Amino acid sequence: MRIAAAAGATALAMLTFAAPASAAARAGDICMWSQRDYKGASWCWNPGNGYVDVPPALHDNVGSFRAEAAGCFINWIRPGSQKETRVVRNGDYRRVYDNDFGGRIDAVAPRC
Ligand SMILES: [Ca+2]
Repeated sequence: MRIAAAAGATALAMLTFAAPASAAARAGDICMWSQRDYKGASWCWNPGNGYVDVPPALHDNVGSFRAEAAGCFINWIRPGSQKETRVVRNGDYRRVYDNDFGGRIDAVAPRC
């Protein structure tokens, strides 16, 4: 799993994660932020990573996301057995997601 910190001159440089890489979405990634409008702590996932639990700062706490890959957002109702999912398509984005599934997300996977 990769935890991305912001690069460049954006306000995203003020992040809570200490990690390499860029918060700017690379082609093929799904990136999510802890706050609305693509701000706050950020993290990007790539389908090649397979199933990944989202980092603690984003657990049940995704304020916005941008997808340049298809994937599946997962909320575990009973961990390991019962889950609620949202299909994500390449090109999907939500500037405000904390009032929706972003407030429940636990993990990302290549498919639902
Ligand atoms: Ca959850």
